[in-house]
Amino acid sequence: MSSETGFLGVTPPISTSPSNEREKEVTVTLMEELRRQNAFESEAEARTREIVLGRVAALVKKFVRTVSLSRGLSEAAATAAGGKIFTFGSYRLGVHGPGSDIDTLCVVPKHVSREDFFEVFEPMLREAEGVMEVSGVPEAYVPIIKTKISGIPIDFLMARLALSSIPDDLSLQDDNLLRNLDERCVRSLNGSRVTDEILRLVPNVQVFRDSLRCIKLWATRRAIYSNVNGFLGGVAWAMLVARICQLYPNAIAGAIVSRFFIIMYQWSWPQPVLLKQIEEGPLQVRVWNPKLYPSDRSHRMPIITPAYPAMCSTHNVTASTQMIMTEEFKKGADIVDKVIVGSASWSELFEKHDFFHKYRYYLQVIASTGNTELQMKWSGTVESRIRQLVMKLEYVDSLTLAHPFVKGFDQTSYCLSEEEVHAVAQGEISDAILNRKKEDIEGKEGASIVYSTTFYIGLAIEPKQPGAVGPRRLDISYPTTEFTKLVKMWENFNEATMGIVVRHIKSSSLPDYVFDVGERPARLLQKRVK
Ligand code: 3AT
Ligand code: MN
Ligand code: MN
Repeated sequence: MSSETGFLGVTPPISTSPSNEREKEVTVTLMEELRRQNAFESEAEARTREIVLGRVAALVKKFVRTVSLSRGLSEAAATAAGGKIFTFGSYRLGVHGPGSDIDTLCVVPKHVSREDFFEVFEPMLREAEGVMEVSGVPEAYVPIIKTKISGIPIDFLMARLALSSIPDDLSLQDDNLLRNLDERCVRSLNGSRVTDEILRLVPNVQVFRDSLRCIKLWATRRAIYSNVNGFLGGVAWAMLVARICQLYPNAIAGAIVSRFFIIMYQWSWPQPVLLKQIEEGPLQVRVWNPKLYPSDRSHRMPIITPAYPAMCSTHNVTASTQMIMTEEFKKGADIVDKVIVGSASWSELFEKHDFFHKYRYYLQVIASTGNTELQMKWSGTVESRIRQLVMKLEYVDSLTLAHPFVKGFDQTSYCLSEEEVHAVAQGEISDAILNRKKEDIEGKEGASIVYSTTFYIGLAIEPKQPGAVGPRRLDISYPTTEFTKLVKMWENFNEATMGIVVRHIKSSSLPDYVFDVGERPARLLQKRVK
């Protein structure tokens, strides 16, 4: 709590009243529903996580000691060099589910380098008890080692501080720690500093956790949980919920969730969501500032991280994704109103999205290659550019909305000829190809495997003007051509080995794999059978 103001946040609370009896009742039923929806891990898994974290903390100390000794430090100095882990992400926030990873930052003293992290720590990990699948990506924007220990996935980042030792009670709160650091270290520290700051800025951590768990499940089910596609990622959802907690410091989870929907629905964007005032700091880096920077002015739903340097976590939001989220806030508010008066149950809030039922026309964006590893990179590149296509589509006159779906669909096709390879890349996968297995092409001449990932964009078309003559025309050739050009500008693009196709289809031509069993509308089933 700020000692000057007596409240947390950039404005006084809206209400400091405690929750009423009804809000307590619905909080109980909300927690029951979250358990029913399998949002919590088992006690056994929770214990495994703690054991794994203990082992990881010891391993990081051993790593620092080993490197210290190799640099000529004495036994005593090498032990005193320390080394500490900080968790961040959903585990640190206390909202992780079964199977979530543990995002872990290793903080090391100045004589331990990033090379040591990949050349000494990574091999130590491979040797450690219970460790499976170690893969380091030293060249990433935020360098990372991904691993699995005793079944728990762990992401390791590292930051080297300008200190000769890292004591066990080190805190990362002080902005001056960022002075004279490598940019990759500043970026690696950021996740942990933001998470810790969010936890410091909420009035009641348990209420925040319970409420955020609900909002995360809701956003996942409604297919609006995804930063790359222009919706919000985990950190942004956490900050929104934290802001509502600040506005109602004595409310419990059921009440927070109900205020969340109504306040977010009515929010006057682009007024930013802030958990505290933006501060300047010791580095020569940009702090989010729409008055100064036009690119910051273009953020439609700015949600600003509370740790220096303040950044906008919602850079990818477009006019379409903003409209979609606003509509979902409204629907959420209506359902929660009903829950409070007792005419609906919480399960309605967590109902699956209807993306593949909602539109008459869809765009398919198909990325393909002949190699699994290349396919991961290529489809990732295409996915990260889809918002550019969405923004271009938003300029098309008769389109009111271009709705990107939050995930791509991967397929492996076993082809017997060049014609089949070409057809698959175009999204034309015949039943013969669909049903073919690996064995069916083995040893056959001209056979090859095609890996494809298909992304979907739903198109909402303006209703025809009354009295207009002739068919309504929808010309999307310009945005799609521009988009294809754009993705082909990727530095590793190769025309001979990578495919990119954009095409539009009617809803009746959606493939079965986008639907759950029994979900495809009967009317469409009939058409297919014919
Ligand atoms: P899960 O419960 O793990 O699904 P989470 O919120 O922990 O939810 P992640 O583990 O994917 O989600 O991410 C945790 C944080 O790590 C969020 C973000 O600050 C950072 N992060 C995630 N992906 C990347 C990335 N590709 N590069 C850099 N930082 C990332
Ligand atoms: Mn995580
Ligand atoms: Mn992670």
